[in-house]
Amino acid sequence: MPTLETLHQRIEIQEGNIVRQKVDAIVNAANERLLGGGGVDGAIHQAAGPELLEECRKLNGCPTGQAKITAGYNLPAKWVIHAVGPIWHGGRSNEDALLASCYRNSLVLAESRGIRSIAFPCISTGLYRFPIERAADIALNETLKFIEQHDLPERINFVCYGHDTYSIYLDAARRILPGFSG
Ligand code: AR6
Repeated sequence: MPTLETLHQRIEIQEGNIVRQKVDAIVNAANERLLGGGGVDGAIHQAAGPELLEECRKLNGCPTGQAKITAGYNLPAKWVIHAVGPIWHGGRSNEDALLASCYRNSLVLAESRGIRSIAFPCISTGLYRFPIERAADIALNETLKFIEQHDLPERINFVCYGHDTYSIYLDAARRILPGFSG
């Protein structure tokens, strides 16, 4: 069983732009069509270049709560894992479980490809309006559950776009991982 300290060392919370992350895989907060969009999805497609959309067209979409993988093309990351988060409808439409399943399925996919480092955005918390505090708890709890049982990915970065989101994630991490420092 890994110690709490080893688990802390595998998780990092950062403020920044996910497209610049030098990791093996970045996760995209996509929609079911997987054909691009606004927010982080738009930024990733713009930075990766048109070949990403070409590959995405061949995937035939992706159901909410699941994830599919493509190459990263012009991104520093070798892979993009496209996860489809739930649209927030007030919390009684299975949103929590669907968001948890996005994180779990992205990590399962990463592990199956031997991916050692992965960066997540705050899936569903923009256009899809999922409350950020609640989403941060789900992201961290689900990731912790996974890395307790699996050696890969070795490093998981949560990339927060803006200082408010960063503070919320840091508070959540200190609550969920006692002694977490950053
Ligand atoms: N790097 C990191 N985080 C970012 C970046 C970036 N470059 N840009 C935005 N964020 P959103 P959703 C944050 O709306 O809520 C798209 O149109 C943003 O501040 O990108 O899952 C898709 O095609 C927020 O915290 O994704 C779907 O249709 C988080 O990323 C829909 O939006 C997620 O915001 C998905 O909505």
